[in-house]
Amino acid sequence: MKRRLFSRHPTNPILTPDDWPYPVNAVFNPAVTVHEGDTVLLVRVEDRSGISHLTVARSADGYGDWKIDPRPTFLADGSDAEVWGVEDPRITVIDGRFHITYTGFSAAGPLVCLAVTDDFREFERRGVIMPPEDKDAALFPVRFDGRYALIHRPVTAYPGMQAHIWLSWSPDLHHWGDYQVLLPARRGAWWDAGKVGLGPPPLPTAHGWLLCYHGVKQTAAGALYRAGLAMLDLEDPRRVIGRSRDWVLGPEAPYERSGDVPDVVFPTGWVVEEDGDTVRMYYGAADTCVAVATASLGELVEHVFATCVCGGPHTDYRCEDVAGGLFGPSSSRL
Ligand code: BMA
Repeated sequence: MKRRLFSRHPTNPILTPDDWPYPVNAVFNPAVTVHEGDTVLLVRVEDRSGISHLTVARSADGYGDWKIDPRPTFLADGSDAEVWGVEDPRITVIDGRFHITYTGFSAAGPLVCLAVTDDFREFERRGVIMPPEDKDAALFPVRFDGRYALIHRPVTAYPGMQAHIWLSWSPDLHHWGDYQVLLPARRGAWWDAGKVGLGPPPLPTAHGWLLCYHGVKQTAAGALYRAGLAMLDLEDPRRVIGRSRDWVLGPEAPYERSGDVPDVVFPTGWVVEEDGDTVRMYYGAADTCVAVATASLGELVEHVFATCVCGGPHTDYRCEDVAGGLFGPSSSRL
């Protein structure tokens, strides 16, 4: 059998509810960054009321010996936007500051909030940046012509409308506009038909912005959450220049196949090691625990172009269709 692109770490799952210093139900979907030489995970923790908060876990090597904050690090603020907790953060470093986009669970549904920190102790809340329903948001680490760019995943109640990945722009991280579909869900039997959402924040490479995203396939047994890759033009991230045909990580290990929500891998953060090639990707497994898998960045980039099905014989999806317009591609083709 061909070697997999991602290798699961032998000590997976690296964090479980049993590791927590206080009683919790589940620990999953962590944001990740590097702070003072440590790998820092901002982990979504679901307590035993069902409400989630975020807690920091630090490790020198990113695999073990985790130092977990003894109490919740970032709790819902009691506002209407976070009435049922905070979930699924992503971290992007902009101008040396950690920008955390996370889901606020409001009474009107999930929405996107922003908070900024320098030390993971004090957090500056910047409030709601995308109204409900919206989630799976992450910022780019750079500005394009002076503007910030955000990838996110709104959902509308319009009949038959799928949940696509969108791109939006802001001069100040507060006012947003120029919305467009960036990466549409595919259709029919595809692994990423129906619903897609960004995983970790976009990763700059010499060949473009590498994206890892989750795709959801509905089956008679429930939803299957898997992860695939896409590539955006480095200068103009509105242009999708590659998209993997197949998923690159799917639920296989026992801790991915069973848990609170079976058959879920949900990547939310990645770090490139000092060799410039080894990628450590962190993900929630079965909405219960945290796992990590490594890959070669060079191989991921090669894969996304080599398996891109744009214009190929077995697809109804073409990268070129995606650029521009409020709704991007013509929906009849997707
Ligand atoms: C998504 C999000 C994630 C969760 C996933 C699988 O919609 O809510 O938090 O991990 O479903 O249940």
